[in-house]
Amino acid sequence: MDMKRRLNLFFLVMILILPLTVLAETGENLWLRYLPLSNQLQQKYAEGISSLMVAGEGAIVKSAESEIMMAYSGLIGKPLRKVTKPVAGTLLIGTDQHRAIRDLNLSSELEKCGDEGYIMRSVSVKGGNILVIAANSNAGLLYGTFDLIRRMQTGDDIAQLNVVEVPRYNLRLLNHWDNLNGTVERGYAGHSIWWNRPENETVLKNQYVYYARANASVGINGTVLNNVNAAPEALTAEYIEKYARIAEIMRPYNIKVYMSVNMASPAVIGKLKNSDPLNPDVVKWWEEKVKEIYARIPDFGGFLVKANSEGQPGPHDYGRTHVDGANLLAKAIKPYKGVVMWRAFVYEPGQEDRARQAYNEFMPFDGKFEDNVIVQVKNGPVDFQPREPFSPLFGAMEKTPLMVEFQITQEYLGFSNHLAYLSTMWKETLDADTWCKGAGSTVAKTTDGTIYPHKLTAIAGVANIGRDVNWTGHHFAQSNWYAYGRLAWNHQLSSETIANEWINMTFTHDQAFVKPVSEIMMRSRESVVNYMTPLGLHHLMGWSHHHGPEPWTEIPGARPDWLPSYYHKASSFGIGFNRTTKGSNAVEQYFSPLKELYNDPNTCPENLLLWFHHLPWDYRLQSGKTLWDAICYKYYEGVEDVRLFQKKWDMLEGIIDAQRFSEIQYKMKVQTREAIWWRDACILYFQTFSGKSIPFELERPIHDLDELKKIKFDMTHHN
Ligand code: GCW
Repeated sequence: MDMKRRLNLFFLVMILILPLTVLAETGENLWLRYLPLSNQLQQKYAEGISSLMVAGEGAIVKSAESEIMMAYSGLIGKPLRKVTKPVAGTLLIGTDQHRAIRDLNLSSELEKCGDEGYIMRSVSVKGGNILVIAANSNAGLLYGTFDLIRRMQTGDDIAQLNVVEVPRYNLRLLNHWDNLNGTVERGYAGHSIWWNRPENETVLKNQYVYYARANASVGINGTVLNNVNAAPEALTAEYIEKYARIAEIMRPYNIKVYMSVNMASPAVIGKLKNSDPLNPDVVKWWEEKVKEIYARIPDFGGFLVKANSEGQPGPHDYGRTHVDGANLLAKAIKPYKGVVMWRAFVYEPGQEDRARQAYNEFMPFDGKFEDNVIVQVKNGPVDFQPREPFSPLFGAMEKTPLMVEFQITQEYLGFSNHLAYLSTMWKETLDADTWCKGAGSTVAKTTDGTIYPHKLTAIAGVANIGRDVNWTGHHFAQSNWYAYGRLAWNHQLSSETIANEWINMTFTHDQAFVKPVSEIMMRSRESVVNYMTPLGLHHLMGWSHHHGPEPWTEIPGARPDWLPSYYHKASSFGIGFNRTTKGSNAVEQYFSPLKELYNDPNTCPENLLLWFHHLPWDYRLQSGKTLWDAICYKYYEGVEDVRLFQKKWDMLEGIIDAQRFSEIQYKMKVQTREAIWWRDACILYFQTFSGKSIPFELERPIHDLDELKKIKFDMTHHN
């Protein structure tokens, strides 16, 4: 090839490749991209902050310092100069132990900040202002620094700040359902980032530091590294060592590690005769184990336990109680200030309504647990469905601290294929009024120390993180990790505020993008509810994969409470689960006036109607529609929503990088296809009971019921 042709070819290749590289983003940087801001913002921020003084020492302060240096140079385009005396334009970060902060007389305000809160304030000095981030601890400084960075990333004004921030919950945790063999239970973003990793230490360390920064940026301060369906081996010396290595990387970001433990461990790995919580040998075994852990991980957070639930071993195996089991661990770990999170996710097949079981099993133990035990309760009484009422344990258990467990991973909301922004769902629970102490006794207030003044307050979210390049499979699933952290810090934030922050940081400030995308996000969870389980329906999915619709499932020999027909109870008469006083009476577990409200179909919120009532197909809703018609309209509405999301998204091409744009576009196609699958399956199946036709103005289903029943869902494409 002659020179000229070679050159031509070179330019041709460059022309083709350049835009791709410039415009490609993998999503691996999450919301911490730190790309240059607009000239205008750069100028504004550079005027406000031109130097840095750090009055503090230790690894956590170092993290804060390196983060602001990195963010500043990325966002503003020049390095942040370090100074040893504050002058106009200095960002001063420090604790009250240091003179530079003490001189500012902030101590009465710092008293409000507790262990992890902070103050951020502009203070005038000769020639201008300084911006101060002050806290009682290094952790507070780290969170304050990330707050400032977020304000710059989202284009906020930082000229006259006067902020006091205190987290609502003390422990803000992620729960990884990661198995030691590297698989992730209900994980849809690849294998575990923690276990069974072939990569070398440096690669892993880089990834873990990124993980720690992302969590610290939203205030998460603890992480459980292994599945609640726990392998006893987690407690062997080999795994304690692995835990210790990860803890070392997390520590500079104020993140503690916690472990899920298997209650049969003393017998399985300790070779004891049994694991009976009252057996003195068992007591001793746990004490020694705890000692071994703390020798390697002095700030180890504590244990998470799933006992006597879904086949996991526990105290019932020896005729003992949850209290016996939890207190055994609590006493062993108390000298080291560790905690025990004991899960209330329990149910047994039988005559009793599954939704009543956790309450029945745990209420008698109120006040019987050691003070370092907190009972971890899923947001709803059944199991992370797209919509459930809040668990009646909230507000009811007074003397024992409770923590909410949310599911960030989308087990029942379309895996990592569906765009479902879950903040609105979590807010629905947190803001729900339990009425335990009259109006305004929200779930949030019953768990954050406001109504019941427990010192131990916490919240947990089941992580959606895996080895995928973008961490969460769907780019929008990152917003759920982000939103969970923000709500754990402050449950009063609105879902819209959080969505807007995330979009601005993750994609662009361009309102032509931010506005429609925020609208899509805000609507998205309700759309999923509508095309999967509208009007209070629940548990209609395939019994093993939990993804697609299988409302027809009948499996001989399988536990009846695992099958959809147990929950929808469709018959030629009607549909829904009767949990009223004339049915299972699950309503009695709620406080007045909720129980009366739920008990009457005329006052029961329509979006929970079939959760609490079994109603005839001709039952008239407030809108005047019959129940059958209303079900049809809801399913169709869900599908129409996601079609609209697709259209809106298609119009945004060119505003953001091509890679993420098209990856999301593809996922939206999958979502629409699956929404139609759900709609057709549920409507055609329920129609075999109702015998009624689909309202005339709605389009006809595109599937045939027999064909739908034959679909064998293949999990391998979804892990
Ligand atoms: O939602 C169900 C899941 C199980 C899970 C269980 C639990 C970890 O289907 O996979 O097991 O809940 O929360 O314990």
